[in-house]
Amino acid sequence: MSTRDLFGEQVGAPECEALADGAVLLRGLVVKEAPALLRAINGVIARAPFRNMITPGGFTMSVAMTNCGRAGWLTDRKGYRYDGIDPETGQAWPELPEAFMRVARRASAAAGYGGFVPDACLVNRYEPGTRLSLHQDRNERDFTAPIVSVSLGLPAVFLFGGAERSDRPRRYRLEHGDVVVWGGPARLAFHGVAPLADGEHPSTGRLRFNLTMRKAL
Ligand SMILES: O=C(O)CCC(=O)C(=O)O
Repeated sequence: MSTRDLFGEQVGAPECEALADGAVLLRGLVVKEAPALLRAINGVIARAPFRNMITPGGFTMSVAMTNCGRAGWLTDRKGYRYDGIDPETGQAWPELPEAFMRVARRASAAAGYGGFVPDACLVNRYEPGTRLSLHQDRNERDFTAPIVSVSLGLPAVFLFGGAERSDRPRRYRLEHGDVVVWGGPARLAFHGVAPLADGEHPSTGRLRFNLTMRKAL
């Protein structure tokens, strides 16, 4: 069991909380790596800036997104999909930073999914009031690989449900440095993020960032 010191740093072994069969929350696992992860996000957005994508139904998503890796997750009027090219720049997405890969390896192994090598990372940026409605991550080709999801900055309420949209989701507070990993029987669980509460975080100000590392191709 771990605790956090006065500065939010994790003390002791990471605390591991089961969310469902196949899904765990690793509290504070990457607090120490957070500065390197935030620097790496800056490197990604210098080449693939955040944008608010359009859903197939024509709604603009409140969460700003970008990608890195061999493929990036996209939505537009044509649908949801992965593409190797960023439509905003016409270039390949930036490479997955080594700092992201290290965290993906460590978190997936801690969650019991050894050997996970992501090839894509969706980077989400939340401002106060933005939310991500309940959805499944199902545009990846291979559902045997888990999803590794890293929280940075302002805290959020993560909603984690079951395989059916109608399954009532449980609510979990995610803080800076927390990692959620879901795979196996939980791989297609519906999940989302409640509207972000306003606040100020020493590392990110009024923002929350989330990295979801996936095996897309
Ligand atoms: O921001 C989060 O914690 C979750 C992000 C998410 O659900 C997704 O990118 O599919």
